Amino acid sequence: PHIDVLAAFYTHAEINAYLDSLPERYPKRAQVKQFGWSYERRPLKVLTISNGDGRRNKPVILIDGTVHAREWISPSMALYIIQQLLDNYEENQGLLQDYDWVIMPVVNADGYEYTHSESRYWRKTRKPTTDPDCVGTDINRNFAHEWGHDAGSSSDPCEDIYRGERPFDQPESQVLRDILLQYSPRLKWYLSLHSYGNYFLLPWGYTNNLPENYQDMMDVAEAGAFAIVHSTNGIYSYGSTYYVLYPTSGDTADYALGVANATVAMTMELPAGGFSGFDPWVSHIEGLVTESWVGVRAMAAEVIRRYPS
Ligand code: 0X9
Ligand code: ZN
Repeated sequence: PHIDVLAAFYTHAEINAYLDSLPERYPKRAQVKQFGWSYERRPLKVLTISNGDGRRNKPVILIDGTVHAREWISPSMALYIIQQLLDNYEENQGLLQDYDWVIMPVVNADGYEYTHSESRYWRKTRKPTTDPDCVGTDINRNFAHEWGHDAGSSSDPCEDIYRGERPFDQPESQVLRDILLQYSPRLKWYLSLHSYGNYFLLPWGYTNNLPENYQDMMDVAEAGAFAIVHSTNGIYSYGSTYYVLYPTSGDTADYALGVANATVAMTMELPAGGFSGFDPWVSHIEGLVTESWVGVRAMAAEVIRRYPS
């Protein structure tokens, strides 16, 4: 089934059904792979998009969304990117000439479902913890790179930044880890879509030291921020998470850079909307995703230019 990204927010089941329909419509260019299951046994799926020329092992841009359940603009943005690359191919083929794209719209499937059915502002997974009164772990504190620092994560299962008992004790984290490691040799840009706040956040989250390629990552972020300010006057801040926002430990971007060898690793905090920032109205979707696409497209072009295959 085709879905109109601008007309509604979709459930995990609807998004999966849509992903599953794409290889039939684009047999040469779209492929769906299931990497595993969530704790509640929802299938976790990834879409790979190419230009269909049959060339293998091109460098990869890897994008995920919905690590945090309540950040609903992030799956919408992932779907919008998919539609730009597939349905609007004429205009965007330069982004697929020498690069493949790998997109996982929903990492935290159980939490996302829970925000539809029970509790709109849920953030974490839905796996029980050591505390019978508190459910869920923050996937973005559960990764095995400098996991467990108290500045940037919590050992308390009742906190929203609970890191889990061990790195990768969440099946959803394992799945994203496996995807990152599978594409690791080709991984030029890892982009994790979150909301909200208008930030391009770079590693490291766990330390105030800067990674060795920090300036290169800043140049990519700057390309995105400039493109957005020129198109809509939208203002993005960019820099190390630790300085620009707050310390984080065990998050996906640090793992992508530190372990999976991404050339550029980044968290994009999409713009706010709605009452809380996490719940934009449906009527906001179009403005939010079209502005954000200007930034993603500019950063992708910059990555492709700097790191040709
Ligand atoms: O705290 C988080 O996990 C992210 N912010 S959110 O409001 N979406 O929860 C920021 C993580 C940034 N970390 C790195 N880029 N390393
Ligand atoms: Zn988030």
